[in-house]
Amino acid sequence: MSDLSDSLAGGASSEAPDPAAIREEMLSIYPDKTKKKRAKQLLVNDNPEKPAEIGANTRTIPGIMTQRGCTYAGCRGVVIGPMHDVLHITHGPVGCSFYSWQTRRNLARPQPGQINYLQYSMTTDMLEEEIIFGGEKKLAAAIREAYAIFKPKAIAVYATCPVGLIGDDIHSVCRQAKADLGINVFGFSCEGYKGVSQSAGHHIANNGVFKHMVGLNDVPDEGEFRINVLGEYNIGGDAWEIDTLLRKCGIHVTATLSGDISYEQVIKCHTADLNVVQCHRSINYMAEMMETKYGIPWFKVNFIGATSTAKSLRKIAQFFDSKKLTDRVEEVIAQEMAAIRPVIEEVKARCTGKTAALFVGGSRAHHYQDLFKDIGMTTIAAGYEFAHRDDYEGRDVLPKIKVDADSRNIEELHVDKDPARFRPRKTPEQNAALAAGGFNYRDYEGMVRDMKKGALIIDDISQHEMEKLIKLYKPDVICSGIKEKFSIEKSGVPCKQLHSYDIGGPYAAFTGAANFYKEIDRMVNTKVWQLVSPPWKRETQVPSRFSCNPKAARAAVEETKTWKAPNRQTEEAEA
Ligand code: CFM
Repeated sequence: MSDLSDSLAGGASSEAPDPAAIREEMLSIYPDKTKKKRAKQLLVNDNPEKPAEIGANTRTIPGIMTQRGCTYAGCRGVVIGPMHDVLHITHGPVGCSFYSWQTRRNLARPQPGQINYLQYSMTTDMLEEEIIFGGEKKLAAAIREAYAIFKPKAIAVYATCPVGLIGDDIHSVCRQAKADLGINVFGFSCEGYKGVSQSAGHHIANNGVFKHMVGLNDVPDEGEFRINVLGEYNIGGDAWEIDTLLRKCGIHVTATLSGDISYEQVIKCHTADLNVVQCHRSINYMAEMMETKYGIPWFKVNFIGATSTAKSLRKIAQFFDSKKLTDRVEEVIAQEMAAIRPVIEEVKARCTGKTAALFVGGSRAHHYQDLFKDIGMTTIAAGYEFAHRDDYEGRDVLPKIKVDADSRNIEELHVDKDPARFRPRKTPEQNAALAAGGFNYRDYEGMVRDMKKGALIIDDISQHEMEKLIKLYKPDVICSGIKEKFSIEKSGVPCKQLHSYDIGGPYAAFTGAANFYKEIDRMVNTKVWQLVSPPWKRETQVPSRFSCNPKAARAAVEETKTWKAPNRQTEEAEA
């Protein structure tokens, strides 16, 4: 597939949709103020090499149906939640804890003797009384009770919205409990409203893990080539695939932050010699802080897709500069590629020319494009829910990102070199030699550079824009989340959930990639979707043009008065 137009029109470029016109149509429904804001978040990729500035990490306009989650979700659910023997207590009404209970498929397989607390949902269950008179006593009692039953090594406490509103001081309760119980107890002020999305929760979580856990045990693991994999959460078993692959190459993983990880692994992760970063969005803060304090360098990898996995392994080998490791890595890549090549060829024959659109989180909308590329599919539109400009445009824009009131709300830790434990992993000469060989640290070029000219880039996509996208582009598959899945499928397009993977996975490393290719092949080549008639193809519809524009809203209300329910039987008979 040489360019986007070919792929969109199945070779007949004259029929290719015009992305600029589609963008205009998506925006046309909005009132002026909303349109102005959405226009900055909805771009056509006119020049992939020089990405345009995108309006990312800003507040969602009230009334727009968005995919986003809250700060509590990003902290408790995403970054720290997968630590399976840390006991997690949600301080808040029962719903926050209940609805974050095992909804993310961050799997864990604890060692014998370790308890998997991820199976439990622990909460202080704040009621009206605590909202009025304060919940600190109830929190202190909950920590004592949890300790008495489970005797964990560490307890983490998470604040929900009402805790911030009434001003409970969870940190002093935690400090007191730590002194009384003699275990590590710490809190996170990750109230849901703290930021514009779950991204704020990632930052708060990184700060807390760095302050309260990293660096508590200086005894390194045995094994050569010790690394941490940062930003890998073991959804559907991905971290296990990556770990197995790295082990085959002779690379030792001290800690995967945070996928199937124990407290003991977190507290000694500063003893590793390299951090490789899978999800830049959720954990770049940790990578930076560990480099400043302990001297551990980091770079970005991607273990999603066969080609990118091979590239990532080679970069790790290049960093360690050992012939033994390089030879072993090449041997493993050759074996894995030999095994996966027939799968790629078979699937590619059926998938080449098909199109995908991805709207997920803060990194997968980019990473999974590599899997589609491997099997000849083109990504015609993509966007993140909550990523920042650097995830779209590359880290070189970092100095230009304006810090607004919402970002200022999140603490930036001041980190210094640890006088005793800072240890540069490479000499200046070694770094110079690496640089001469084209090696980059701290690099992330972002999603836009990897996308075709003419693709649509949509930040924090709305339900309305998604519907337009389906109607005008009819992609062969959309990767998204549970909130959009069924409305997408009702429009006749298969939806692969890329947060939880539905019931599928793993998709990481070579073996995982093969799973993904086969699943996408099944999804885009089944005939079942042709039987679905999307809402806009039916004659009568529920009017859905409610708007902030009073005139349009009045017209829509008038329309409801004359609306009649569609007669499905007649429609089906006619079809
Ligand atoms: Fe990173 Fe994630 Fe993602 Fe993320 Fe997430 Fe997730 Fe995600 Mo759902 S940490 S940014 S906050 S890769 S839970 S494992 S799938 S939105 S794209």
